[in-house]
Formats: sequence, C-alpha cells, structure tokens
Amino acid sequence: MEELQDNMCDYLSGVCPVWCPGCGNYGILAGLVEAFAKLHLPSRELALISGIGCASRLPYFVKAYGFHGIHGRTLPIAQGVKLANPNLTVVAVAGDGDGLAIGGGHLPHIARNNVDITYLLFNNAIYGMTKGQFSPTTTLSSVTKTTPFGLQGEAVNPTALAIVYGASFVARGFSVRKEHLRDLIIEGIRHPGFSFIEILTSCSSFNTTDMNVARIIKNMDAAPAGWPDDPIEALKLATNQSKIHLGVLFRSKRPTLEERFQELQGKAQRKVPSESVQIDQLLEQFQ
Ligand SMILES: Cc1ncc(C[n+]2csc(CCOP(=O)(O)OP(=O)(O)O)c2C)c(N)n1
Ligand SMILES: [Mg+2]
Repeated sequence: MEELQDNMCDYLSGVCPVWCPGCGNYGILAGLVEAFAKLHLPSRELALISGIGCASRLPYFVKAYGFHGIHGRTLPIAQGVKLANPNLTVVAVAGDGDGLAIGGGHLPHIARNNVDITYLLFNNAIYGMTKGQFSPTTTLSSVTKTTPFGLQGEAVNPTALAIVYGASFVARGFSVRKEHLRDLIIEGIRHPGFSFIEILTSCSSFNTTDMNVARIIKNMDAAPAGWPDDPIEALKLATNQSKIHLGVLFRSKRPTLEERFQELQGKAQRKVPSESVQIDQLLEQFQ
C-alpha cells in the first residue's frame, strides 16, 4: 500500500539545492513542501513546471513530476500539462525575469483562461542566475550590473498585474515568513482556478537593496482577512506605496478552462455521432 505523505521531508527529492547561501528561495522551498505535506498530496499526482533561472531550479529538489522548461514558457507548458491530465495538481514556478520579461505575454492569457494551476512568481527583482542584470521588477534608480548609473524605468507590480489580468486568486507572500507562505500556497492549490502568488524573495548575491529583508519587514502589513471579491479594493492594497500588503488580496469564483472544455467536448460529441464519421468522406473533402 502507498504510504501517506505527511511530512515535508517526504517531498524532498534528495537533490541538494544549488542556491547561494542566504537565498530566500530556501524559505519558499520549505513553505512549498510543508504545504504539500499538509494537503497529503501524493507525489505521483503532483507536477512542478518551471522556466529558466534560479527560481526555476526548484523542480529538481521536490519529489514530484517535474518539467524544467525553456526561458519564459513556464505557463504555456503548465497549461498543457493540466489540460492533458486534469487530475494532476500543477504548480508553476518562475522568476521575475522569466515570468514578466520574456514570458510576460503569457500571464494575461492564463489568467483570463482561469486554468486550475497555482503559479508561484519568485520576485527577487533581479536576473539572479545570469549574475545581476535588472529585471522588470527592479526599482527606479537601482544600480545593477547593467545599470551602473541607476535604472531609468519604473518597476512593474506583479500582484497588481495579476488582478488586472483577471486572475481568480491573487496573493502576496514573503520567503522569510514560511508558515504564512505555506498557508497561502495551500489556499492557492485549493482554489479552483488560476492562483497567482507573488513571493518576495531576497537575492543574497545580486540584489540586497530592492528585496532587503529588513525593509520589507518594516513596511509589511497583513491584507484584511476574508477580503471580498472586489478587484478595485484589491488593487488599492496591491499598489499601496507605503505598505507592502501580504496575504490573499483577491479571490473570485468562475468556471475553469478544464470545466469549459469538458462542456465543449460533450456538445461536440452529441453533435457528431461517431458512426457517421467516415474517414473516406472526410478525405474526399480535401480532393
Ligand atoms: C531565450 C533565453 N534568453 C536568455 C537566457 C538567459 N537567462 C537565463 S536565466 C535568465 C534570467 C533569470 O532571471 P529570473 O527569471 O528573475 O530568475 P532568477 O534567476 O532571478 O531566479 C536569463 C536572462 C536564456 N536562458 N534563454
Ligand atoms: Mg529574478
């Protein structure tokens, strides 16, 4: 008989993480495997999909199906996996560069489709893996390897984008607050539809200013509990300049893409009785 997985260690693959000492991603990995353990999700029903970057190394370290994809294509791959096998719990993982620069065009479509996956956006506000170029979330005037005189451009706000794009669950967590993050991930996985979780995380090697842990701790505030299904109020929280609101900011219920497809399949099957589909007749149409 299969053993019940109820401890975070049951979800560790045994591959040793390669992240730098002090990297916030260790806290995220711990929060994620704790969430899996609390939900008792069997590893064979779990798929972790990622792109390229430090964040995207994560599937190696977790005992689950894993797909280390190509840069920026995390979400289309995750959507394909979920539609091919809706029984899987699909968790997609991307960095801020992967998910918002090269892969930024996919987010609105996954959000509006409401595919039932949980998307963890590791926001360290830098291209960590390639050693410190600015990313879409690096703040104005930041000095990075590619902006020695300070960045001339405003940062995007991932949580605000997800709300505007129509994600049906939007939350913000922090790698240092592991238990809080674990609970957000549990809620995201339980939510039927696209769950977007921005996770603020430090890059101990290349960005210790934008994602300065002490600064975040000083400014963070909890989103009001039981927050209603109101995107405008959620946006106000997401864009608040003086406080960094952590928690679930927005939640709404609408059909998932899988549910819509199932309905469509039923309609299509009713319309075309299988015995009437003659392959010869079909081919004749192309002659
Ligand atoms: C098509 C393509 N362009 C560029 C790269 C180089 N590259 C690898 S990771 C990366 C950025 C990673 O940054 P981010 O997504 O923020 O992840 P992090 O390493 O910070 O976790 C880039 C530009 C690549 N692998 N493929
Ligand atoms: Mg990054």
